[in-house]
Amino acid sequence: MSLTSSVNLDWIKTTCAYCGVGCGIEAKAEEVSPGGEIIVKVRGDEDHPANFGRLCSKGLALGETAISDGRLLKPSINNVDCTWDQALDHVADKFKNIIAEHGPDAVAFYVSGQLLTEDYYIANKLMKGFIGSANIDTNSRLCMSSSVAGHKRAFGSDTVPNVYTDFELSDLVILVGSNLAWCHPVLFQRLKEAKAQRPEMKVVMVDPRATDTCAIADLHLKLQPGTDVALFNGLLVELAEKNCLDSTYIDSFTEGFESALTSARNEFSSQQARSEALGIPLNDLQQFYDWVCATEKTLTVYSQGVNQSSAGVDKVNAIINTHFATGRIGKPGCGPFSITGQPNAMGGREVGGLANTLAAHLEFNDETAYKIVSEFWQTDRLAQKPGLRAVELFDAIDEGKVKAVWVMATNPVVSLPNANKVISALQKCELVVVSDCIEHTDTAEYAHVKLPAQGWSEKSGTVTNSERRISRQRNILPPKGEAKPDWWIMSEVGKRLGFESAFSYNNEAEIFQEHAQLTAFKNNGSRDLNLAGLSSLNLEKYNQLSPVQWPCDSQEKIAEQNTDSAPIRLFSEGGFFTPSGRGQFIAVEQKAPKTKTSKEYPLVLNTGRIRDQWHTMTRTGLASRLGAHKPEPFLSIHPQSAESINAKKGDIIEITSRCGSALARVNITTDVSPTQVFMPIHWTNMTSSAGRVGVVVTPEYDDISGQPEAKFTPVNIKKHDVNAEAMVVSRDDLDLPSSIYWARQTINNGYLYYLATQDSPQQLKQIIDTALPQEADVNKLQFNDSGSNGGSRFARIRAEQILDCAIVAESLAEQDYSWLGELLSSKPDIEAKRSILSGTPSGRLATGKLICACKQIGVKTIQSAIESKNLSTVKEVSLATTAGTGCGTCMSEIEQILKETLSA
Ligand SMILES: Nc1nc2c(c(=O)[nH]1)N[C@H]1C(S)=C(S)[C@@H](COP(=O)(O)OP(=O)(O)OC[C@H]3O[C@@H](n4cnc5c(=O)[nH]c(N)nc54)[C@H](O)[C@@H]3O)O[C@H]1N2
Ligand SMILES: Nc1nc2c(c(=O)[nH]1)N[C@H]1C(S)=C(S)[C@@H](COP(=O)(O)OP(=O)(O)OC[C@H]3O[C@@H](n4cnc5c(=O)[nH]c(N)nc54)[C@H](O)[C@@H]3O)O[C@H]1N2
Ligand code: SF4
Ligand SMILES: [Mo]
Repeated sequence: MSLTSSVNLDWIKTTCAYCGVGCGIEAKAEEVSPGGEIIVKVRGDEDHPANFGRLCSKGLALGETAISDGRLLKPSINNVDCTWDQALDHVADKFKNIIAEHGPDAVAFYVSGQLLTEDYYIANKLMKGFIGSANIDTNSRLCMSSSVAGHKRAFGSDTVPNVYTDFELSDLVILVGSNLAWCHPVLFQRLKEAKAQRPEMKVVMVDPRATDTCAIADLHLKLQPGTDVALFNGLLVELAEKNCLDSTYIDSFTEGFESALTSARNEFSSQQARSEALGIPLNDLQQFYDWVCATEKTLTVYSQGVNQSSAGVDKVNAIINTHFATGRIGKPGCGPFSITGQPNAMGGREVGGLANTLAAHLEFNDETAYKIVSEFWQTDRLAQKPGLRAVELFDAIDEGKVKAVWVMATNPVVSLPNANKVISALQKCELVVVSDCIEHTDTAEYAHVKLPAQGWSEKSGTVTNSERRISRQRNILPPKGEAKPDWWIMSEVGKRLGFESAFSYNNEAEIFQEHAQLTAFKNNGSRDLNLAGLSSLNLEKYNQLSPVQWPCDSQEKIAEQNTDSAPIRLFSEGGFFTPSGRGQFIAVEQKAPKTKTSKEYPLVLNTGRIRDQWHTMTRTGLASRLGAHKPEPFLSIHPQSAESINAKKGDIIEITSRCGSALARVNITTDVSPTQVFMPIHWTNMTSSAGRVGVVVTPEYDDISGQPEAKFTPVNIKKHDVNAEAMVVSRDDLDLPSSIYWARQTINNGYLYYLATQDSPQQLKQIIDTALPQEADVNKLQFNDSGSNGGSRFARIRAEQILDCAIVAESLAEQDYSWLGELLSSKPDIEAKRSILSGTPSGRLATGKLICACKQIGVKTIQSAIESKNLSTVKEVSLATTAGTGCGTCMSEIEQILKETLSA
C-alpha cells in the first residue's frame, strides 16, 4: 500500500488501544521508503492527563501491530468471500427469519469493552430498542460487572468517584487483587514516582500471589484466595473499635452502618481467628489496620482479584463500606477506586451494554426509565426485561434456545470459562456472525459469517477511561481491505431489519451526539451520567474534542475543566442516586468460593495476565518484541508442588479441572503458595496446542453480577511425558499432528515454535521435516548430535536468507534458546552458522532473554554491563544499557537481575 495524498502525515492525537488507563498517544503515518510500506510511529501525548507522555511496552509497540498481516480483509459467508451487500443481507435475513419464528429472545449480540462508545451505542440501541430483546451482553461481564453491581448497591449508580491524581495525593494506597505493574503500567509508574518523591507514602498489596507489583509494596498481605470480604470486614470492625469513624459522614449521607458492622463483627470471634482464616500473620494484619486507622488519605484500588469471584460484589461493597465509614470518598487522595481493564469498559457501561442495564445508566424495572428511553428512541419495541448474561447466554445457545449470535470484538472461545462448552454451543448454533479485524481467531473458526472491522489506527470514535475521562480515538491510516467501522456494519443491518430512520447515520459524530443527548434527556439531576455539555457537538467540534471528564452537564463546566483541569470527584458530600439519596452500607459476610477443592482436585488455579501480551494475543501477538518476554504458556507452581509430582525446570505440566485440561511449561516459584497455581490467559488454539486455560476454568459465577470466578478453580497437576523436544524457526505456520505439544511465538519474519512429544528425537525430526514447507534450491546445514540419542540441529539456507532452522534433542531445558528468534532476520554469516551448529549463541546472538521490550535489551547485556562496569544500582544499569528507559515496567526485573548478578 502506498500513502495517498489524502492521508494526514501529521502527528495525530489519539488514545491507546489497550488498557483502561486510557493513555493519550500521538501517532503518525510514515512511508518507510517512497511508495513503500507504511508504518505508524507512536509517542506518548504529554498533554493527556492520564499519562502526561508516558506509555508502557504495549502502547509503545502499537505501531508494529497496525499492519496488514493476518487481517480480515473481506466479508465472507461460509468461508466464501462476498460483497458487503451480500453479507449484510444474509445476516439481516437470517435474523429476521429466526425472530419471526422464535421471537426476539432467540437472537443475541455478544460484544466487548474494545468497541468504541459509538459502536456500543448502536449495538445496544439495535438489540434493546428495536429487535426488542436485551440479549446483548459483553465481555465486561467477565471483567467489571461485579464492580458495576457493587457501585449500584452502594451509590445507586455505576459511578467511579475517583480520579488518577488521587494516586499522587494519597498517603496510603491499598492495591487489592491488582497486578498494577503489569496490567496498568502507567498508573504503576505514576504511583512509583509519587512514592519516590514522598517515601512516607505507604503501599499495601492484597494478593495471594507475589507479582512485580510487590516492588513498591511496604506490606504484602498474601491472603487465602477469595477471602477479601473477611479482610475488609475486619477493617470495618477495627475502624469502629479504634474510634476512627466519621460519624458526621455516616449520619448525614449514608444508611445501614449498624447492620454492616454487626455482620462484620459476627463473622469471627476475634481478629486472631480472622487472621487465621485469611492466612495472614496477625502482625501484618494489625499493621495494615493500624495504617488505615491512622491515614486519612487512604485510596483502595481494586481490580480482577476482587471482581472475578463468586463473592465479587460483596468484596466491592466490603471495600466501599470502609470508605463510607471514614468519609474517605470523593476527596483528594482517597476513595474506593475500581480500575477498568479494557480501553472502553467504561464507555460500554455508559451506553448500557450489559444485558441487565437499559441504556445510559437507566435501568430495567423502572417505568420512568422505560418511558424515557422509548420516547427518545421513538420505539415501541423496547426490551421489557433484562437479557441473558455471558455464561447464561452461551448455555442458552448450547441448549438451542438462542439460535443466532453476533460476536463483536471479543474471543469467547478463549476467554469464557469452561471454554470447550463455548465451542460446542457455537457448533450447534444456526447462525454465528463474527466481526473482527483479524482473520483467524479461535472464535472466527466457528463463524458462518465473518465481517471485517476496522481496528485501532483506522477506526474513529470515543473511549472512556477508568477516571471517567472521554477521549477521542482518531484514525491515522486508511482502512485495510474492505474493513468498516463496527457502528456502520450494525447500522446497515438495522436498516435492513426495517429500522431505516433509527439507523441512518452519516458519521460517528452524529452517534456520539445522540448518545450524549440521551444521557441528558429528562435527566434533571436524576442520573449521574450527564453529557449535556457535549450533546451539541457537530462533526468539526467532535473532531477537535480534547479529553473531558463526566459528569459534564454544561459547556461552562467543560470550559472550566479545560482551564484549570480541575478533576471531578463525587460523593464527598453525599449526592447518591439511591431512592433515599443516601449511600448504602451493605451487610456482607465472607462466603467460600463456589467450587471446593477436594482430594482429586487439591490445588487452586488462579489466572491472569502477563506484562507484554493483551488477552488472546490477536494484536500484541503480532509484535515480535512483545513475544519474547514470556514466549510459552506457563504454569507457576510452588517448589513443594513440583516435588510432589517430581517436576523440574523445563517440564511440561498437564493441569486438569472438572471441566477440562491444558498443557503448559512449568515455572517453579515461591511467588505462588503450595496450595495454589497460576496460569496466564493469553494462549489460544492459534498459538498453542493446549494452552487455552479457559478450558480448565470453572463456569461458576457471582449470583448478583453474573461475573465468572476466574481466579478460583480446583485442579490437579501431573507431569506430561516427554521424550523429545525441539525449537523450530519457520517463516510459515507449521501444521503439526495433534499428539504434539507446541507453542508459537511471533518473531521478525516468522515464528519460533516450541515442540515436545512422547516420540523419540528422530521421530520428532521427521515430523518437523514433514511440517516445513517444500523448498527448492536450498543449502542444508546439519549437525547430528551423537551424544543426544538422535538429536540434531539443522537449517535451510537459500542465497542470503536462513529459511528455517531447528534444534531437536531429548531435552532443551538446560539452555536458553531465545537467540533462535533472531535468525530469520539475520544473514547466514559465520556467527549464525556457528550458533546453529553448536546450539550455543555466539557473537551478536548472545544477548540472552529479552528483558526490556521497549529498548530490546537482553539479560546477558544487562549482566555483562553490571559485571564489567561494576554497576550497583538499577539507575546505573539503566544509564549504561538503556534498559528500562522506555516504559520502565521492566525495572523490577532489572533489579532482580542486579541482585542475582551481584550475589553471584
Ligand atoms: N499486560 C496486560 N495488561 C492488561 C490486560 C492484558 O491482557 N495484558 N488486560 C486488561 C484488562 S481487560 C483487565 S480486566 C486488567 C486486569 O488487571 P488485574 O486485575 O491487575 O490483572 P489480573 O492478572 O487478572 O489479576 C490481578 C491479581 O488478582 C490476584 N488474585 C487472585 N485471586 C485473588 C483474591 O482472591 N483476592 C485478591 N485480593 N487478589 C486475587 C491475582 O493473583 C492477580 O495478581 O488488565 C488490563 N491490562
Ligand atoms: N480465566 C480467565 N478468563 C478471563 C479473564 C481472566 O482473568 N481469567 N479475564 C477476562 C477479562 S477481564 C476480559 S476483559 C476478557 C478478554 O477477553 P476477549 O475479549 O475475548 O479478548 P481479546 O483478545 O481482547 O478479544 C478481542 C477481539 O476483538 C478483536 N478486535 C480488536 N479491535 C476490534 C474492533 O475495533 N472491532 C472488532 N469488531 N474487533 C476488534 C481482536 O482482534 C480480538 O479478536 O477475558 C476474560 N477471561
Ligand atoms: S498503560 Fe499501556 S496499555 Fe494501558 S493505556 Fe497506557 S500505554 Fe496503553
Ligand atoms: Mo478485562
